[in-house]
Amino acid sequence: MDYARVEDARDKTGLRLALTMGVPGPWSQAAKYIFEYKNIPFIAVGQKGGRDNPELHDWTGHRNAPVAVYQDEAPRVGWYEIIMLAERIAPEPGLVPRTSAARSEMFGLITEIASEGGFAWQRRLRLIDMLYAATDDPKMRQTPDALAARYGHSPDAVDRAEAICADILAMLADRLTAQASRGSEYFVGEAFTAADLYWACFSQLAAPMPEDLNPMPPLLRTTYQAPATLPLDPILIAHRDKMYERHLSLPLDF
Ligand SMILES: N[C@@H](CCC(=O)N[C@@H](CS)C(=O)NCC(=O)O)C(=O)O
Repeated sequence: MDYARVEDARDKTGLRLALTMGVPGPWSQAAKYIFEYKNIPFIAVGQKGGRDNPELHDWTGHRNAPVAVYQDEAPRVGWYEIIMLAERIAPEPGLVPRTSAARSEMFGLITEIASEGGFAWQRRLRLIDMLYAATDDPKMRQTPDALAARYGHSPDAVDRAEAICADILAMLADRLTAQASRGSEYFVGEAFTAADLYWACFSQLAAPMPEDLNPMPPLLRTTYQAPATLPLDPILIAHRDKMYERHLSLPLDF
């Protein structure tokens, strides 16, 4: 992925999308695929994970990623507002169901996967722990220090995290199993939606795809890989492999 610098992108028109560079950060990956899927052009702007990103902060008020800035509108950072921006710019192909019942199911699923306190949030607490365990060098600990301060890391929170992840993964697997019994391979209804896209990206935080498809740094790969104690129903991995194969580009680009 070619990244523009903030100073070269901030005065441009159209969509500018700040993404974490060099790692498959699932929130950034999902935002990127949302716009790619809809063929919405954007300028990718580089965010450095775990750093202060003063230029990005000066421009958008945020230090992390993703941040979507469309024309002169306010920056959007949450997954919900990023999906809705994409739906407005390019309603087709749609990623949000038409009925309120299906929409509430879909947004509920993504909440469990990607919102504060959800699956990825909990996995990240464990990941921060592993980054700390990897080194005593204060310089190397700057990244986990920054992530710990941003994302609510504490020994108690880490202790609770695995059970929350297990519960959410079981719910997602049950959902896919129920859908399969109705003849659907997708999380909601019979078609690809943002829930399928988000799970595909966020599944990397439990079972990263092999090196040729997801060429991520080796230490980070170890931290993304779920421990054997976290049960991962094969239906979850079969689903994400299908979604990438049918709807998303590979290899991952970050
Ligand atoms: N704002 C996003 C979550 C963003 C987020 O958690 N970003 C992380 C993961 S990609 C990040 O930028 N981490 C590196 C950092 O904080 O510098 C949302 O609520 O949907």
